[in-house]
Amino acid sequence: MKVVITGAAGQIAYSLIPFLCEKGVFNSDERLDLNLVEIPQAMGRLDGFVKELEDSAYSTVNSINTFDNIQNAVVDADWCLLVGSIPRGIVLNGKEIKERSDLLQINGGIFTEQGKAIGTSAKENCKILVVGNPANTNALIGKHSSNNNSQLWMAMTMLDALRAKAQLSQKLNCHVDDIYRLAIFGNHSPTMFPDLENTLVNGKNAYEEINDHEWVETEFLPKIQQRGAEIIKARGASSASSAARAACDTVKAVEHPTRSGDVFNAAVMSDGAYGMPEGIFSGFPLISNGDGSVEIVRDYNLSPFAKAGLEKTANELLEEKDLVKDLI
Ligand code: NAX
Repeated sequence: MKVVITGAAGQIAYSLIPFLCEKGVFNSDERLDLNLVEIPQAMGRLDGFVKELEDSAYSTVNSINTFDNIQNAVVDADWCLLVGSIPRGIVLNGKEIKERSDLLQINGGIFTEQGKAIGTSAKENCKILVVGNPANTNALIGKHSSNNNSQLWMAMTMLDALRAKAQLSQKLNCHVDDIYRLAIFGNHSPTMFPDLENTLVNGKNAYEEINDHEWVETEFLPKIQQRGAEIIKARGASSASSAARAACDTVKAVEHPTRSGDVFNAAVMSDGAYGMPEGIFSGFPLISNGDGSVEIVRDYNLSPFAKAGLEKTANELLEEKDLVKDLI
C-alpha cells in the first residue's frame, strides 16, 4: 500500500505519520510504503524525521522513501495526503503573503503540478486528501489538473467536525462516541457551517436537547469557526496534533464502512446537493462503503438559519474559485 505525504517535514506530518503507522488505519494487511515529499530546502529536516520513524520499528511499514519532487513519489500511489503548502504570512521574494488571492495563486501552482502528477501516475482508485490551506480550493485545482475522474479527491473538514463534537459533548455531558450525524457544510474557513439540527445524541435530536438557539448561534458556531485562530493565538502555531488526528481519522473513515446511522465529514466536489453550487469543493456529510467509494448523505433537513449559513460559505467558495479561474 503506497501512501504519499507531502509537507512531510512539517508539524502536522510529525504527528500524522506515526498515527498512520498504527495498526487498523487501512483496510488491508498490506504493509505500507511511505513516500515522503518535501521541498529541496527541507530534505535535511526530513532525513532527521525518517531516522526517528526507522527507530520506531513499525510492524506495519515496509519501506520509507523520501522525494524532493512529486512526480516520482506518486507512481502507483494508493493514497496521497497533500499536507504541504505555503502558509499565509510567509515572506516570498521579499513580499509578505497576506492576501487570500496571493496565497491561492502560489498554492495553486503547487496543486496544479501535484494534480497533474497524481492524475497521470497514481493508481486509478487513488484517494487524495488535501489538508494544506486553502484546502477546498486547492483540492479543486488539484482535481481539475489531474484530468482523471476515477480518483477520489477530498479536502479536510474532519478537524472542524471533531472540534464540534468535542464542544457538543461538553455541552450535553455525553461521550463523543454518542454523537451521530454531525455535519460540517462548506469551506474549511471561518464561514463553515456546523449543523446541529440533524445531529443525534444517544438517539435524541441534539438541537432540541440543547434547546437554546442563542447558545448555538452566538457561542457554538463562532467557537468552531474561530477555533483555529484561538489555537494560533495560544500556541503561537497552528493546530498540528489535532489536524493530524483528523487527517488520520479521514483515512480511516474512507477505508472502513461508516457505522450504521452515522456519517463522516470531508469536502468533495459538489453535485448540487443541499443547494451548494456544482463545481466547488464543499463539506458534506458522507458515508463510506468501505470499498474506497464514498457518498453524500442527502436526507438532512435544513432550516432557514442553516440555509443562510450554507449560502454564506458557498459564496466564499465561489469567490475563491473566481480568484483561481485561470488555473481551472
Ligand atoms: P508547516 O509549515 O509546519 O509544514 C508545511 C511543510 O510543507 C513544510 O515543511 C514545507 O517545506 C512543506 N511544503 C511546502 N510546499 C511544498 C511542496 N510543494 N511539496 C512538498 N512539501 C511542501 O505547516 P503545518 O502546520 O504542517 O500545516 C500544513 C498545512 O495544513 C497548512 O497549509 C495549514 O494551513 C493547513 N491546515 C489545515 C487544516 C485543515 O483542517 N484542513 C488544519 C490545520 C492546518 O492549519
